[in-house]
Amino acid sequence: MTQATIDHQGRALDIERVRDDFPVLHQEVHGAPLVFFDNAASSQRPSQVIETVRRYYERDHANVHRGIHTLSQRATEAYEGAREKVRAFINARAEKEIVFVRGATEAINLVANSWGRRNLSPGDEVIISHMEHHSNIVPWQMVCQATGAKLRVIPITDAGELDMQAYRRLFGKRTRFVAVTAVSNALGTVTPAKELVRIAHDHRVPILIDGCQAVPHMPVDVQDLGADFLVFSGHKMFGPTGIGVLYGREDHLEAMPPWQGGGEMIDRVTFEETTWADLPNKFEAGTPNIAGAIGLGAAVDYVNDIGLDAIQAWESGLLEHATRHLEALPEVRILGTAEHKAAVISFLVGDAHPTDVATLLDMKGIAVRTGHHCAQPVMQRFGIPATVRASFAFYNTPDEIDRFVAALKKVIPMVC
Ligand code: C6P
Repeated sequence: MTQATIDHQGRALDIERVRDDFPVLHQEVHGAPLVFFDNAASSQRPSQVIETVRRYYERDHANVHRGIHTLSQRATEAYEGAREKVRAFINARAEKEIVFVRGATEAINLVANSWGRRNLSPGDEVIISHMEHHSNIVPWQMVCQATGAKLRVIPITDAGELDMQAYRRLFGKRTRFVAVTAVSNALGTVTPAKELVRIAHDHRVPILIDGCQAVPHMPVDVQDLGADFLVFSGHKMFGPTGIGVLYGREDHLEAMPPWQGGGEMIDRVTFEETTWADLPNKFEAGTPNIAGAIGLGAAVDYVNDIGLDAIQAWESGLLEHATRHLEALPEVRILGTAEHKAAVISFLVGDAHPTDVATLLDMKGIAVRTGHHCAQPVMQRFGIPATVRASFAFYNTPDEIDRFVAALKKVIPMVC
């Protein structure tokens, strides 16, 4: 892997051009050039996304689906155009299968509340895994409390992989739903999502895949994956905050009741009765995040332009480079050593508190996350309260990793 380009199936990632697209990367923090390795929490936006949102506000903003005037029509066209871009991006069959929400968290809450409250009864079971983000635990826990259903948890191995034998054994007569992540945000593990779906469907159980850490980094085709639901957030895929996507298979979404009531999600309202709008509006109550959706559409265009194959190849090069250098440091212990990993490295430095390590790295311009990463059960599994986490995007470089490792070598004697 060279600093300038990478070739993958004939496509090249021109790293200098890519970095020029991200204004935020070109700054100093505490007198050092910024190295942004907190992409799993939220990634950065290219000028193309920023400009699209700015142009929308400068020229086209009005409410959508409500006005016959020109600006409302322009806004509606751009908003629905973004839905089509997202549909094509994940290869959903129809635009009505794409529901715009605030983010992955809201998407999971929507499914848990709408599908869960309608379909779960006392004694029913919902399977999740030990490596889920709180967003894919707590909504299920809440709906289980409300309905009398129970959570069953797929254990994980010391390497941070799902125990697939245990997963198979968890299915029983009362299993009603499965919700599992495609990539662990805390460990970087890429789970065998297609296999998880196949096994769930063998038992005639619907499955939701949390694609938050997958969709921005690797090709995801919902028809090939076969999942009933897929969720992801715009802000992790170089789009705005406050926008995310729930993909749901049409037959499921048709059968599900609305979650929130209000404008736009209705067909006819009287004081006696209300009937619902068609999909996807049934699930989009109130004025949506119009600029967010349009910005997400621009992010989809941007990612398509670079190519997810090239992005994945570049990021796996970064992961391999960083892992090799961190493994060479005796004080560093990496958590999450799965065979298939996304570009996320969680680690500890001796007995040092992760916050101390991250604070000292920040003083050298390097942004990493510390804490439990909203995945406390993962921390409990490994008997630790927190880790330092470096997570990469396609605009990061091997040179930045070298600077990170050099900085860490200076930090180690200060904390160990
Ligand atoms: N993980 C992280 O630093 P929202 O907040 O709704 O955009 O995404 C929630 C979410 C759901 N699933 C996974 C796998 C995630 O990683 C996240 C967000 C961030 O790891 C913020 S806690």
